[in-house]
Amino acid sequence: MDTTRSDYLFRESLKRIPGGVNSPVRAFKAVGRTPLFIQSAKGSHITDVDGNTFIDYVCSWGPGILGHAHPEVVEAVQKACADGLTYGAPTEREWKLAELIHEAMPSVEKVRLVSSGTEAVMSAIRVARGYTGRDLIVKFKGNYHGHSDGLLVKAGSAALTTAVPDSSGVPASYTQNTLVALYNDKESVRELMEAYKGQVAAIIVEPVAANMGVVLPEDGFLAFLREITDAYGSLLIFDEVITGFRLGFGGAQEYFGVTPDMTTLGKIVGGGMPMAAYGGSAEIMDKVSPVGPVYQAGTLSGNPVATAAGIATLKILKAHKEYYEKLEQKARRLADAFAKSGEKSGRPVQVNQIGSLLSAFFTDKAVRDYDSAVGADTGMYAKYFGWMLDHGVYVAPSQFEAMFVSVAHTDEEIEETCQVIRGL
Ligand code: HOZ
Repeated sequence: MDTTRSDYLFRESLKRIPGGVNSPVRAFKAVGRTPLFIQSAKGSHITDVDGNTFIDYVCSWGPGILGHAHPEVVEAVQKACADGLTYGAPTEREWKLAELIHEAMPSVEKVRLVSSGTEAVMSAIRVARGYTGRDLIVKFKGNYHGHSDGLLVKAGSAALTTAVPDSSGVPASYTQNTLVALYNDKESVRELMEAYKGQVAAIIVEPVAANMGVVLPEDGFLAFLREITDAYGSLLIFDEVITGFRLGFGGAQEYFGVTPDMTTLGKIVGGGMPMAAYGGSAEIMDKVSPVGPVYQAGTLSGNPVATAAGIATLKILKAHKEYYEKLEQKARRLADAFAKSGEKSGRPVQVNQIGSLLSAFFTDKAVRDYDSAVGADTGMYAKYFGWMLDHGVYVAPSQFEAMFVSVAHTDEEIEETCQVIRGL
């Protein structure tokens, strides 16, 4: 018998939707609970169909940096909707958004708008191959770049918590051009670059890994990737789907002072609408059709409603760069609360935090790569998740995702959350 409306909706959805959800991590499988079905969200809060309201640190997995339903963003979307939902033809907003992206990330001289992070990365890889005339790609174990065939190799996110870590349905021949190095391990990169000299089109990296939980790049790691790609004539691609406009207006490339050749964006760039982007120097991007020979297209690419949401969001962030310092302070308070709860309970906990991204890992070992991330106690994570939820705080239902802090989280809500964490 269902006790809640969420239980009922989940049971019914299971009959029509695989796993009852449209993206695996939402099924709460990793934490052994029934997913909450959401009715609405506003600011820092999310409300389920049973009327329970939670302080939300999932923030739609990243887009919600301003909080839910920010009035200026909603107004921009409503106005855009009234003018038509899609034209399949260029609009002024696409150009305006491209200018804003370039302003934030000068390395993105030219940009293509697409509809999802997966599409952005898949397209960027194609351009990197077209530009260099090489086939191989180096990615990092535990980095997640969406679900395109060639990149579902040692991937993060839900690929870490489902029964099949690397998806079935991907022919071995589709991943034979993907080489896997170890995050924060320069030697593993050096070995691959030397062994496959002249064949690597690009190294793609999450500058801050956020799909095996949050794992920070060690000092000099990103600069090293810049140097080695230059030395071997390969491109460096920063997958900034999560870090873009989050670590700062200029993303991870600004934060760490390392300039990639290409950048992929998603989440915040769409202001909560399905939009993503990839870009780089004009020379590289001019390989894209119709200027160059690399084909990529999309009916909803640069959608007029999505660009309205993206522009409104980026304009607010651009006008309020002070938000980033405040976000960092809030996240640091949460990180301290985890450390305190560890001290008090004697339970080992490691907290990785940067800007408004953080993850708590229940382990006594520093988490610096895939192996240390998967070594954490996921059973304890499930208990922590349940504790938080039962005390009105909604965090990622998986160890291998990030906790996102938004501008909308007030100091009081952060304190309330800290108290829940300290009580763990
Ligand atoms: N790949 C996303 C998290 N890293 C999942 C998004 C979702 O389920 O909405």
